[in-house]
Amino acid sequence: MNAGKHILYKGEQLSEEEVQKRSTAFFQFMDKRRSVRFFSEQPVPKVIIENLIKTASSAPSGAHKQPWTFCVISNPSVKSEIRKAAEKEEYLSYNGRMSEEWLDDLKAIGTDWHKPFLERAPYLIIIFKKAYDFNEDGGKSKNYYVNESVGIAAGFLITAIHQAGLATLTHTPSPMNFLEKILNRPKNERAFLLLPVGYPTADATVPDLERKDLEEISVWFE
Ligand code: IYR
Repeated sequence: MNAGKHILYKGEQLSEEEVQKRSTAFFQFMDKRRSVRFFSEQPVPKVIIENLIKTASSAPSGAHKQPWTFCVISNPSVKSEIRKAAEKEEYLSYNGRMSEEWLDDLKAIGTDWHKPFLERAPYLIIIFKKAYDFNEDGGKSKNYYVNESVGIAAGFLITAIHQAGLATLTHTPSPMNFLEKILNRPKNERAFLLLPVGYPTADATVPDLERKDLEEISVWFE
């Protein structure tokens, strides 16, 4: 094999009992995560957001290309501009672009075209996927499995936000290309996901939903 330099992986060597304990505790912790739409205006120090993004960027990616850019918005006038543009698209979506079945499926969630969290949350993190990159001489270099890679990084980010004690939701205004314009992104970047980040309000509510049982989501070949 024509491999690059490899180094020793310093993985932890834990007892089976410890691994079992950890996996249970982590499931119970992650099971408490919810998409939250009500944010407090309590400020979040920048260093916390930096740590969250570094965690997201530790995700695996096709050929280790890390085909993502995280745009971090705390500037109130940029947040307002994003809210205005998102609500314009969402109004059209909720009033004609989305099917009756779709609108019906969203009733339990209770969403509509109003998106106050886009201004209230102290930070908006917008993940852009890079269809390709530019090399030093301005030529194009290929990225691989871009959707899978950026989706995994988004999962890492959501997990890190929850672990830090903050709240978020995955907002996907459709179409999202207004974000590329407002944030002046290069032509190899497409908006992938928008995550408002902050502390939840003390009286934040979430829909009363249940998760599928293990039996419904898994098939075992033993
Ligand atoms: N993007 C819209 C609609 C929406 C779609 C799905 I699927 C959701 O799970 C929730 C909302 C919005 O953000 O309101």
